[in-house]
Amino acid sequence: MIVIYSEEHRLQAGRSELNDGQLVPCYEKPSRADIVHARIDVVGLGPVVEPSRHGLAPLERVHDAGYLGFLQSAWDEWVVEHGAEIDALPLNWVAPGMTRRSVPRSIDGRLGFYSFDAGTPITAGTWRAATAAADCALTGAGRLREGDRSAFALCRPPGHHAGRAFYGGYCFLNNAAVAAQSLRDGGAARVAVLDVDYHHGNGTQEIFWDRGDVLFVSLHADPADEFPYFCGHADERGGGAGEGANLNLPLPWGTDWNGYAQALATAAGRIGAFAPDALVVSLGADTYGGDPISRFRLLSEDFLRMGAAIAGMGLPTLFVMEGGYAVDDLGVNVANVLTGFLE
Ligand code: SP5
Ligand code: ZN
Repeated sequence: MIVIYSEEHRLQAGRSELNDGQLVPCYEKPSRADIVHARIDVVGLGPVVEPSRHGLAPLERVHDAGYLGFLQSAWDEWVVEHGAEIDALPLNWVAPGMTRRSVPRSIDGRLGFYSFDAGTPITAGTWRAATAAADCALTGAGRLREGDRSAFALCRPPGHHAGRAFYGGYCFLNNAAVAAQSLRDGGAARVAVLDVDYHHGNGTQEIFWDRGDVLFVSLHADPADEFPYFCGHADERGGGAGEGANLNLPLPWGTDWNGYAQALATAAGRIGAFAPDALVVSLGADTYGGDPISRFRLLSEDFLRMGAAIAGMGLPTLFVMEGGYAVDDLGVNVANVLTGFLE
């Protein structure tokens, strides 16, 4: 399985995120991609290739142009305002009943305008790292278009929480959505996105909400209890032409492989009925029992089973790296999904 990886992920290295009332070291850190990259080598997956540059056009297919412009210049504007030693974090958001009439002029105002949490620092290298990650996903989509059965885009920073015009949840550009759209633009009539990250892929859901040509299916911790809290409920089924093309399978804290496998079978049934030409998997390994910010209980060997279940869907499949914060075991868990898929 071809693996697409860029060293530019290192350019996103935030210092801290707001968690439990304190600024704590970022969970989403460069060593995550390093350990996955190292394990890919050990198990002999590959070849590992650099992404090719795709530019802004494929990003503009799923993201708002004003949002992309903001992301591109936010760091420079922040530095003018506050100095370069501090990562940019938002501090103010709009609440229901407050209006959102125009994009604020102030950089602090715009950080809040375009975000939904205080866990996602913008740094000097955020734009370059995020575009390199999107290029990894696009390069992988290109391989599927050329006939590969599978590919793994080792993206960092992750993407599934990023919407058309918002960032958050450690995500800036929605790598999986960019790839799914590029598959559509390359001739796939229907594309399914299966999101197995522990957290609901609210950005992907938002991007494809009213689309009947892209099915979004997500298994995740119940948003009643878990981040991102405000979306991911079972009754969110898509709107307009996309009604019925969004399937959320929220699961309780403590879910182990038994409960997970049942939901995955439900997901597989829905994806099969949709009969897509390609599958994009938002692959987070934060469902692991050892994950420091999550509360599912999958074991390392369960990720082999997950890969096999995804292979059983019988579709050209692009895996796109999302979350997973038990760094020591992340390489094994992610590689297990990929080797389980190939076996
Ligand atoms: C890509 C991805 O996996 N993003 C996840 C972002 C989760 N950020 C919030 C983590 C909050 C963890 N602590 C919650 C403690 C509640 N007291
Ligand atoms: Zn996650």
